[in-house]
Amino acid sequence: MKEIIFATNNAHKLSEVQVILGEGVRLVTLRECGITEDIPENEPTLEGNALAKARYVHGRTGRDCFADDTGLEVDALGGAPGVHSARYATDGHDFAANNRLLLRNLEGCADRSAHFRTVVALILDGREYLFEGRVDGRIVESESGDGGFGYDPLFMPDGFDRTFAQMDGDEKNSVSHRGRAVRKLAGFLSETGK
Ligand code: ITT
Repeated sequence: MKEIIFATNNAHKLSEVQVILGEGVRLVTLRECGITEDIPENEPTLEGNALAKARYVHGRTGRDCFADDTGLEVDALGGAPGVHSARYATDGHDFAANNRLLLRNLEGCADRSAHFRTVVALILDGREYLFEGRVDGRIVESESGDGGFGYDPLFMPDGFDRTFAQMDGDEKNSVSHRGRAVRKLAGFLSETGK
């Protein structure tokens, strides 16, 4: 079975991506590689951060690996929180505080359009590749649902009347930013026989 390191500390991402890649690929965690420290994410773009995470892990292990960086980009907020999505309200990954701040910043705002964008950076046999996925939708007025993570209770993808947090994992993966990016990654890995 193919093994590849997924450079993430986010357990929700890990399970979403494992389902998409299926049983033929085993995702190796950072902990299994002995990487327990926070990986720096100081680049100004999703592409930069995804590459920085993958390069860090490749530098430490020399093994094939990939990382994903994701941002929620809200039109009325000029693309914020964007690359700062994890640390929008506080320095930590406080999903509830981030959601409260997002709702506060959109109070009274008619334009609720937004999209999630994921960039996956893969390092395979020392070469770098990028894959992108995007889903358009809108920010609802209050949180709905308890599935998923992060901004999922506030994001309703176009064509649906439920938020990501009201969907099961398969349904979210079928339309989500990460689902789209990771299916491109999966297609590439199977084309290259990796
Ligand atoms: P790693 O860097 O360890 O992978 P992270 O949680 O920091 O984990 P990102 O920097 O890619 O991941 O994501 C930034 C934030 O965007 C994340 O903390 C969530 O708040 C939000 N986010 C990412 N993917 C999401 C999704 O599928 N649904 C809802 N919110 C998401």
